[in-house]
Amino acid sequence: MALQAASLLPPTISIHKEAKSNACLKETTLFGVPFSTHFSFPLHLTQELRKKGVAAGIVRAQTAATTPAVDRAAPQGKKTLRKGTVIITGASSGLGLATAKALAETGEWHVIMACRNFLKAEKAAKSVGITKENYSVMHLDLASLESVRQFADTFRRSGRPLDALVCNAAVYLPTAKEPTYTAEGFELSVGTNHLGHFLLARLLLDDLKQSDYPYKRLIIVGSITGNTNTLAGNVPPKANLGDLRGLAGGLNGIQSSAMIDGGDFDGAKAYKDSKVCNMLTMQEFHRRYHEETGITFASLYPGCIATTGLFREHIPLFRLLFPPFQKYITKGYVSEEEAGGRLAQVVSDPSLTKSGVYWSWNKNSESFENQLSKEASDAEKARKLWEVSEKLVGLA
Ligand code: NDP
Ligand code: PMR
Repeated sequence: MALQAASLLPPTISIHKEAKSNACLKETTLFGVPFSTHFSFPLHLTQELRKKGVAAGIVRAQTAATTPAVDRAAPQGKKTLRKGTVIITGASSGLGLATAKALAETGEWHVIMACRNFLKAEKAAKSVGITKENYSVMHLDLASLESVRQFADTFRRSGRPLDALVCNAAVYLPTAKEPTYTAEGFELSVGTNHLGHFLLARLLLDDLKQSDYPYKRLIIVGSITGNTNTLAGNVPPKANLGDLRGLAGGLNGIQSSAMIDGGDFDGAKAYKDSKVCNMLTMQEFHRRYHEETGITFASLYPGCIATTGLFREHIPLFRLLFPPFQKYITKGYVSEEEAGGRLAQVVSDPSLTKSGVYWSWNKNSESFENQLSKEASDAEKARKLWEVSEKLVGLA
């Protein structure tokens, strides 16, 4: 794994011809009819997000969305009299913390920081200057389904409405030789990043439905590395869910493999597989619930935030070289602050109501609907993933 980082492009990499030129547009396969629309955006939010480098209000669709993304837009410009409430998982560091800060400082959002380490989250909120009235910390350990259920109960008892849920937390275990497991015995990366979030989102769907906020959203953070229609997604090991036989077998390394596709354990692949699950889940939510509920379901690739805690398990040489590699070679690097502004935009920009979309940003930090890989947009696989996942988390 470390060698992949330090070495040159592995010979097995095949690059889509559309993805060769600009590093920031690596995921962009320019299909479909581009359109660009200018939306009005509340001035104060625009100013806040502009400070973070997000060109708010300009939304450019450069690719055809892979799912027919029905636009049941919430009424534009409808004024809300109350603060929105957003739950962000993994808000104690990196992207989640930066997003919490961006939303909290608009004064329009109360952020529930859903974190496994209460004290760390409190300290993190203070360290970035989030003021008391704009956040609360609630305990959530996504590696325990019991904890996910408790979190949903605690949240409900708080009496707050739910206007947006951001499934952001993740672990990445690229150097692990052997799999480790969640409380219920699922391989840790897929168990945390996918199954924990799947249960959380299913349990909180009713709360989102009941929200009277002018727009309500469920956002699941995806990534370029799960998309094999990109250069980054072709760096081995590549994501591949296969026929889901490992997942169907319980992902426990005993009766079944710890990998979704039933293969040998590979921590980096398990993370990328989990990101494919995140992107498939968002689309399956869209197909099942958008029409009925008006909830906007979305995913995104926020850019390469090479400095976050995600790489904490990687070898020191990787952590040293990865940020300059992304800054100067691929030019895919974004700061935590800029990435946080992007995710905050997906949560709060009144114009981003289109559901079923995987957002990305171009060089000028304008958002556009990106195209997912064949596997990450496979509707049949998404359906199967949904059904297997609901059995594993005890919903079916
Ligand atoms: P960080 O490691 O900084 O943040 C991950 C967060 O997840 C932390 O707050 C961590 O908590 C939390 N977390 C981990 N395990 C659990 C758990 N069991 N229960 C609850 N929370 C947990 O990484 P990033 O900010 O980079 O990652 C955020 C998201 O962005 C992820 O979904 C990742 O896949 C995605 N992403 C990141 C990219 C990047 O370049 N960094 C690129 C594309 C997508 P704690 O603080 O306690 O460890
Ligand atoms: Mg990648 C445009 C090229 C590009 C981009 C945007 C990323 C993003 N990466 C790119 C290219 C390359 N990477 C190339 C050419 C190589 C071979 C040298 C390479 C290697 C590499 C490694 C070893 N890259 C990595 C790793 C990781 O361990 C990271 C990973 O896959 O985590 C799952 C990673 C990443 N590269 C990215 C992004 C965003 C990551 C972090 C992954 C994520 O959060 O999904």
